[in-house]
Amino acid sequence: MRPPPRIVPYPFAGARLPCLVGGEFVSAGRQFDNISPVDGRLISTVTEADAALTDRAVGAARSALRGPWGRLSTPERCALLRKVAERIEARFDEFVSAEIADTGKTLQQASALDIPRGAANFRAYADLALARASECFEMGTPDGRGALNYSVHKPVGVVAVIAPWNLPFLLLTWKVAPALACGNTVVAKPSEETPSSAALLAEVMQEVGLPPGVFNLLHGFGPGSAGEALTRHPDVDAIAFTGESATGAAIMRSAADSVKALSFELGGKNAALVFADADFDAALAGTLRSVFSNCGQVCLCSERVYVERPIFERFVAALAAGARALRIGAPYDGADLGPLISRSHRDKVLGYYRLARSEQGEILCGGGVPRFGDERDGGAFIEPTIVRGLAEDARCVKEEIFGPICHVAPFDSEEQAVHLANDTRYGLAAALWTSNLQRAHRVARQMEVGIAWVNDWFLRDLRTPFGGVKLSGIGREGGAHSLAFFSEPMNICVKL
Ligand code: NAD
Ligand code: 6OH
Repeated sequence: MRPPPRIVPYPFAGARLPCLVGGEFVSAGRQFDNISPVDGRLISTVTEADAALTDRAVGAARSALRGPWGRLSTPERCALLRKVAERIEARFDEFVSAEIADTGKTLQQASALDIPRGAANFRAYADLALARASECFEMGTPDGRGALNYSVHKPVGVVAVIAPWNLPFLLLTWKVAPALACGNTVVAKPSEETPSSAALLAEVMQEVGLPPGVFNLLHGFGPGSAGEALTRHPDVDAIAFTGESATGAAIMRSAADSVKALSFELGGKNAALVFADADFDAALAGTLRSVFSNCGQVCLCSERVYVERPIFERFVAALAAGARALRIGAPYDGADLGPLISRSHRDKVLGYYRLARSEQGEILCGGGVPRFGDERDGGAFIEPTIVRGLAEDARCVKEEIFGPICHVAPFDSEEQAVHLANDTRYGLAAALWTSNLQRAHRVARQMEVGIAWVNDWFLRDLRTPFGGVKLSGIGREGGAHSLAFFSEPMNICVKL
């Protein structure tokens, strides 16, 4: 067990965060503000990469493929990745502080989930890359001497990694680690809302002696900024992106001209199905977690909770009581829920709270903004909210909201539950709560999603496939799936 984190000051207080290009920190040019969602204060400024700096980063990444990095063996590369994990752990408290400063998430979550997972991602992919086997097929030939086919895995080349703001470090490293393990070079762009943990990662990459240009970091926005410049760049070979489905569509258009390989983890409108035979308390605690974790800002969060009729009223009453009991507060307050990422995201979520009312929903709890009477009123806090009574085609039931809100509705049969859960354009995750193992398997198999949990939520084994169907993405990450995306397999046929 790790000791509780020491609370250290935000490492970039009053500073300007640089980009990292070709092994050099660059802080010339335009900058933008990094605002705390806890109190609305300016916490740092950030160097915005323009098209010229993006081009330099891609050029540096291309050259680095031909340098010492390209000549390292897999064990040598993996040893470097392990050092990255060790340095993240050595600077753990700074990473926690940086992640919290950008997002306002709770100390508990940042120190138990976000930052440990960053280090774990580097270790996991070092292990997986080392353990990867090649295919080999012996074949017959007319002369009877035969031939041997074997595959080698080459890097794809220059990889763009574009990450969102909700689990910034976890999701950035979830792509950077396998990309590097496979021998690629990386140009990473974190969300404009969350530059700080990525800036620390750039420092760590320098500390472990990664050759210049192997890991480049660009800060900036999407359209008209570093994100678009990177995804349009003709010399980027592949893009690994996590974010909104609409952004995925825009990136696909940008990437089309140079026919880049794409891995997309996109939005969700995930269902939880609670059967009457479920362990009531476990289902209740799990559903509270799956709806409200990270203030509802996890792509896997349940925004639609369907409960079997015999326990519906009791479950909904308990869920609303649980939501009312959640403490909202600043990261170090010991609260359960921090703020949303920004005021503008809060405006969007509040828009759905209003819409739920106008769509004839009944707000069972929450529905507004908490008042603290202190500097937190300058932040982006919002109340956890539960709605019932919406029609299944209401926008609040159909569209991803990405805040601490769910709609609850009853179901009367297994078939109806399956139909309701699948009646969406998204297909990321589902959570099933039942004590009947046959049913669990039968229903899970019918879920049109990439990930289903039975009697839990967000329980992760990094070797398993992770991703979504329909609007929720293209491809899978995790284990061998990430290694496959970040590698070009090549067959060598030797006539014997
Ligand atoms: P977003 O799509 O707004 O931004 C994600 C990243 O893309 C940011 O770095 C942003 O700067 C960049 N970007 C935006 N427009 C771009 C463009 N035109 N070209 C290139 N880059 C561009 O997403 P967000 O608001 O940061 O994150 C929330 C969304 O992410 C939600 O929809 C959520 O469901 C999704 N998400 C999905 C997963 C998953 O694994 N499926 C995980 C986390 C978040
Ligand atoms: C989305 O917000 C959460 C994604 C989680 C992962 O990609 C993971 O690997 O756990």
